Amino acid sequence: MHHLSRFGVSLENDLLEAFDKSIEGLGYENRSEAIRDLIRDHLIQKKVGKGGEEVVGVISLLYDHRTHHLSDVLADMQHRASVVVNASLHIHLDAHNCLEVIVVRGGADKVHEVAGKLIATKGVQNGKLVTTTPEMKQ
Ligand code: NI
Repeated sequence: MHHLSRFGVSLENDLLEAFDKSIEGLGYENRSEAIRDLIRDHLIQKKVGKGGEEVVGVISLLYDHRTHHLSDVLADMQHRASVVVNASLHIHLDAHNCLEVIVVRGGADKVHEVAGKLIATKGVQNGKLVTTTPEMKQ
């Protein structure tokens, strides 16, 4: 089992109040649990910044499907990608807007490169990449 360490943290009252408010309703039993999650996330983000580390990337793309050939261009880029595309999900949000969520796996640098290309594709209105790794369990 993991050995627990305790440490004291000093911070302004209003910062602590804002933090407590932000974690309300998220299912944490106490503040320590929420802080542990923040630290894990921080460590994952640091780790996934490294070049060759194997990471999982979740790429979201918002675009108007009327943009000429954009769906084809995005699909073509996924077929040619230098990472493994595990899944892609297309949601027709309304009459014109589409949300595409693509899950890829590969080296961190490649994942960032592929995501960057997809997000930068002309016609994509908003794109985000969230990276994670399965090696940070505890
Ligand atoms: Ni659509």
